[in-house]
Amino acid sequence: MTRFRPDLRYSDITPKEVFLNRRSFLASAAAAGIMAGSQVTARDFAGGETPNSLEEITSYNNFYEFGFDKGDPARYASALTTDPWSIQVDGLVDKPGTYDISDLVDEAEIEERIYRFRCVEAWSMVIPWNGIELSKILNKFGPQPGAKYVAFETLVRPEEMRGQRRGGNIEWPYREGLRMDEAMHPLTLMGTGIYGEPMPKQNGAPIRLVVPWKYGFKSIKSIVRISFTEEEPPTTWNMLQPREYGFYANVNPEVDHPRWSQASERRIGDGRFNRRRDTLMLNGYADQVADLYAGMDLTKFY
Ligand SMILES: Nc1nc2c(c(=O)[nH]1)N[C@H]1C(S)=C(S)[C@@H](COP(=O)(O)O)O[C@H]1N2
Ligand SMILES: [Mo]
Repeated sequence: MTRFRPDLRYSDITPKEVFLNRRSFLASAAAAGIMAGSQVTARDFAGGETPNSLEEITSYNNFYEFGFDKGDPARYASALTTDPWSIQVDGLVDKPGTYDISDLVDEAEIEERIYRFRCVEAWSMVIPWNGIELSKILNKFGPQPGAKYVAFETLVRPEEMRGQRRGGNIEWPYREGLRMDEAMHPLTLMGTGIYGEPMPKQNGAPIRLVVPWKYGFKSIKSIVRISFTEEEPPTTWNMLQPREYGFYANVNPEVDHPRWSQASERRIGDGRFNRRRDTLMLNGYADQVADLYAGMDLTKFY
């Protein structure tokens, strides 16, 4: 079902400097014994497109807890304490409780996957994530049959998150959610890193969602709570402006945002050529995920 090129190495797809940096990182990581069991191979789910550089991925971000400017997360996220980190699990599960992140992230299960990433604002990147299939983590909690949705929350810590100290109309915590079958889909990742390094703080350390066929706002960062629910949970952007941001938020070039077209996108790093590329249905993952929406009219806004 899922198509990928197995055993593609970063050296095959990564600009040389980045690969060399990564190699020296791996050497020091191996020396420190922190990468035991993880693979050095990446699986490409981005059609062979060149990944953005670590510099691009970590300097142009949306993480409103640290401010609204694209540079604010890189400037201010260093204030976030990510160790210790625990996640509250509640709702319709057999094993609710508070889990330390080390109970949820088994280093041996971490994979490297290159995905396209498309923000609703019509910019995009290609990102080599490290992570664990979300289903593997959710299954540890024993979801009950009545659980139809999973809701996620980011932490609220205004002392460290300067965007939470300012006004603005977001009601913290940042919230997101998925239908259970979307959450359990093998493409849905709990991201733990980028380019083999632990998740940078501006990208949602220590753990964040990655749902490659949905607009970026669904991929909630710095998760501290996971709830299993029967009803569709409230989600941040949908609460703010339901006519502009749906709960499903599937990437769809045929459904424009009320204020701009979604037919094309600007790839970060392409700026100097000032060109746009066509946005792909379901961000290029239609073969894998269109079945999830069999009963839904994809020309409609959801
Ligand atoms: N907690 C939290 N998660 C968030 C956001 C946010 O503001 N707060 N922004 C979202 C949006 S709009 C996008 S496009 C992506 C950006 O991820 P990146 O900065 O790693 O590229 O994170 C998403 N997750
Ligand atoms: Mo976004």
